[in-house]
Amino acid sequence: MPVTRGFHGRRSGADGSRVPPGQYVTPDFPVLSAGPTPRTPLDAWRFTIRGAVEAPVSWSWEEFQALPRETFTVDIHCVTKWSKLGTTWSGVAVDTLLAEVTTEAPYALAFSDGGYTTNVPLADLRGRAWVVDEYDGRPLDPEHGGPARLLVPHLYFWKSAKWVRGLELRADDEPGFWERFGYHNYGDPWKEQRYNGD
Ligand SMILES: Nc1nc2c(c(=O)[nH]1)N[C@H]1C(S)=C(S)[C@@H](COP(=O)(O)O)O[C@H]1N2
Ligand SMILES: [Mo]
Repeated sequence: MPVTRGFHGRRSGADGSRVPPGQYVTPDFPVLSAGPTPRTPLDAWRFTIRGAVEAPVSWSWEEFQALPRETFTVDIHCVTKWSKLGTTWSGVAVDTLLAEVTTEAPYALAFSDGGYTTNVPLADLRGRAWVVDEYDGRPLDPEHGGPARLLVPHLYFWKSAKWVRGLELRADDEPGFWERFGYHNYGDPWKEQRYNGD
């Protein structure tokens, strides 16, 4: 695939590479799930922002579909060392959702159907994270997190919670599923923050 440097405004390493240290590029799209794929009917789906907010807010699937959408192309990096370049997604910017709450919380814990959680500083969700429901112009496959997943492409892909149902905003930083298992609390692929202590 031809690469137009800078076109996507992505980060790159000191040598100008698009591939973070220790990663290899794959054309595949592996499926990595810690449990079974949940199947929540769309009429039972809601996305909720709760916790340290003046008032919680939530959207039904229909309401979520009516929000302003963005389509964007990013590289993704899994801690198991595969990277996939130039992936195209559509969905709603987390900024669009956060605009509906008043908060001073510094942390977010994303939560999903099936019980998966992952923690991200709220600052990392502003301007560079989305709740996506389309991959490559099609509805997101259930295996890849459909109907909707979080996408935080500047952090390792475990931060991109599949089957995401909301954000709990918090005063304290609560480690999520993999973070409690010894993965790095922040997970910057460019600093190889794979495990706790990296
Ligand atoms: N709900 C949920 N989200 C998840 C996971 C999971 O097991 N459950 N795995 C994470 C990990 S480790 C990775 S690498 C990516 C994998 O996404 P993919 O299966 O679409 O490649 O999802 C992340 N989000
Ligand atoms: Mo992963």
